[in-house]
Order: sequence, then C-alpha cells, then structure tokens
Amino acid sequence: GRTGNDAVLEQAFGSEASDIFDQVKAVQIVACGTSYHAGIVAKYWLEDWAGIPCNVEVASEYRYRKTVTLPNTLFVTISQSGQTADTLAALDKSKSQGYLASLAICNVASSALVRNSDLVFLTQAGIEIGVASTKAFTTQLIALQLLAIALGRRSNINAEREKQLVKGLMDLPVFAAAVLQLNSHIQTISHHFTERHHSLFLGRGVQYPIAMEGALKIKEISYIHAEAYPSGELKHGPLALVDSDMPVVAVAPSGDLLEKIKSNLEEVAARGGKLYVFADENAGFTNDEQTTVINIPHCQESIAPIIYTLPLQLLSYHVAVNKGTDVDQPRNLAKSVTV
Ligand code: F1P
Repeated sequence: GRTGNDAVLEQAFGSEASDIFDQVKAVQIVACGTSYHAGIVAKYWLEDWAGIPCNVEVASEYRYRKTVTLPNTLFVTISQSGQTADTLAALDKSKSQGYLASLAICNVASSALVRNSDLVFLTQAGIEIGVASTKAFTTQLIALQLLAIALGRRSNINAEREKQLVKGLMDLPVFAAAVLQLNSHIQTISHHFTERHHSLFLGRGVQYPIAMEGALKIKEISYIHAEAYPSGELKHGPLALVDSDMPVVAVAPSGDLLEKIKSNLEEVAARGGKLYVFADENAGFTNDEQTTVINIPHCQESIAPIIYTLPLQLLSYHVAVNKGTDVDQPRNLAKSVTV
C-alpha cells in the first residue's frame, strides 16, 4: 500500500485515483484555448518524466472525429470553467470510446464537467475575473505536474527524482514573487508592441506551448496578431516574415536546448528582427541594438514553464493597457463558451 506523501498527492485526484492510476498505460487530453496549451505542456512531462504516451487535442476537433482508443487510456479534460460546450461534448463522447476512466482538471466545483467525470482535480485558483484565463492556467500546470509525478512513480520516476520535482513545486512561490518584480521592466518593453500589427513567439521543447500561450494572450487581450512556433521550425517557413517591423519574443530558460535556441535567435537577428528574450539570468544573453533581454531568476527546469508564463502574461496585460482595450472583457470573447 501507498503511505504518507504518496497518498496525500493522489487523494487530490479523488479516492479512487490510486487504483485507476495503477492501470494507466496512456493518456488522452482534450481541452480548449488556454487549457489546451496546458495539455500540450503535460504531454512533454508525461512522456519525458513518466514515459507514458500522451495525445492532446482541441475539444472542438476531438468531439467530431472518429478516434482510436489505446488500451488502458486515461481520458483527461482540462477546463477553467467546466462549462465549455466543446469540452463537455468531448467528455460525453469519451464515455462510449472504451477509456479506463475520465479525469477533469477544473476550477469550478459545481460545473457539469466535474459532475460527469470519474476523477476530479480542483485547481482552486479562485474566481477568474478576466475572460482570458491566467491564474487558472498556472494552477492547471501544477495539477498536471502532480499527475505526471503520480503516474511516473509507477514507471520512470524514482524516489530521488520525485523529491526533486516536489521541491521544485515547493519553490514556486519564491520564484513567482521574484518574477513579478520584473513588472516595471516589462511595462517599459510593452511600448515596443503597442503600435505593431504582428508578433512572433518562439520556444523549444516544453516551452513551445508556453510560447503558444504567450501568443494567445497577446491576441486575446491586445488584438495584435501573434503566432507561436517551435524555434527549430523557423527555418521551415516563418523566417520569411522576419524584418525590423516584427517583434520576436523568445523564451529561453536554461537546459539542453539553450545552444539550439541561441542559434535560432541569431538567424532572427541576422534578418533584422527585434528580439525580446525572456532568458535564464545565467544563459549569457546580452542586450544590443536588436536584442532586449529580460533576465529571469535561475530556477529548476521542471518549474520553468510555470515561471516563464508570468512575464508573458504581464507583457500582454501592459500592451492591452497601452492600447486601451478592455483587459477583462475582450471584444468577441465569452468567459465560458457554452455553445
Ligand atoms: C476555454 C477558453 C479559455 C479562454 C476563453 C474562452 O475555457 O478557451 O481558455 O481564455 O475564456 O474559453 P475553459 O474550458 O478553460 O473554461
């Protein structure tokens, strides 16, 4: 039997979680918008740390297509509201697809998503006031990290590694507070975006979905066209877009991919692109005419996606304030898309 910390961690997913987790061989994640980006981050963690195959799809596609279910697959939905029609329809469809069980990672206890799922992890981010999901996203990432640890301890994650991952989570408040100190620096930089019509967001590995989320926030609240690419994909097309009018935001924490990211960014600089690099303070980036570096305190790699999300959220917030758009209620969007 499991004891101590094991039991505490798994109880957060419901009393039957441990027995179900014992049987999981694959994970299917379905969500929309920001919650979908959290799902893509989880794919990196589940496959890298736990060695568990994971597929992620937007609910608006998953619900309508003929899908194939691998044996012993856990069906995971992620939603701030728990009322998103596409996600609810996907959950409904999943019931006839032979999944092991369903797990909802959700912020609203009274929602239909929570009511209709076998297992539930409540993110408890508090009420999201703005339409664009922000604090729900970072809490979703924490929930997904706990899921990866719970599943990984049955396969690839040993006690030492688990301790290290848990320590990363415990350190989060300190790093989050440190990153928020960058607010006025980010506000200054935000003025470079206010008059722009387009922007590119780059990240590699687990930071690619963080770049996607940064781009989505710029689109949602400041109405500036933004696209995210894995930086290695630049040379396969989007590099043609780069000139001195294109601000390029890059996420560059420490890790194995750092040298690759640097050479990708050199390609951007060589085409006259203006770079805004959110970089690990030890990564060796320097400011020059084309490059503005925002130094992020060095943190454990496992929590970097959560930490780097915060300055990107702040950037889109300040750009929106500069432009005078309604940050909490962007045009054309609804808090929960119930149709
Ligand atoms: C999904 C979502 C949000 C987005 C906006 C519209 O909502 O796409 O990510 O910011 O609020 O809905 P949910 O399923 O996470 O509640």
